[in-house]
Amino acid sequence: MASNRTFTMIKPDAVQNGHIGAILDRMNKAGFRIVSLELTRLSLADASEFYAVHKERPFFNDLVSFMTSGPIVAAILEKDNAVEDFRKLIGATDPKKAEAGTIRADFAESIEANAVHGSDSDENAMIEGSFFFGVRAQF
Ligand code: FUP
Repeated sequence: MASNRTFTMIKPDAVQNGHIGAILDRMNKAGFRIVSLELTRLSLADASEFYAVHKERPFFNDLVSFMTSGPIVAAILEKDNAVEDFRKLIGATDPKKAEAGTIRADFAESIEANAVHGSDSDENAMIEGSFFFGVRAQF
């Protein structure tokens, strides 16, 4: 996957609250093209692997349990400067600290149920996109 791509998930809170369409619309209006898209549900093993970097953190078990609590939407998005621009579009991890007009400010419930994921580097975008979509991530 090229460095003009990022990986996102619409998390279980936002799916449950009926925000899939509104959030995808925000992404499109901000100039991101959807390259791959799938509604799916993470297994415990998937969520533990995806968040393995946080496995020693006190919130890890709650995070894995939240991320497996319902369906998510996984997507690969394309735009110039995708990773950085997408992090700006979604806002800070804690919605209370997220700038007005960002996706997390408008849709997230809490630091855990924070509506969306966005890769934090080109390397992680490639790892995360491949984790979900495998070779299909090349399209
Ligand atoms: P982000 O890159 O903004 O998604 O944030 P992090 O990589 O720091 O955290 C990953 C996920 O862990 C967050 F989306 C939500 C969860 N988290 C908590 O539940 N509690 C915390 O104190 C920090 C993060």
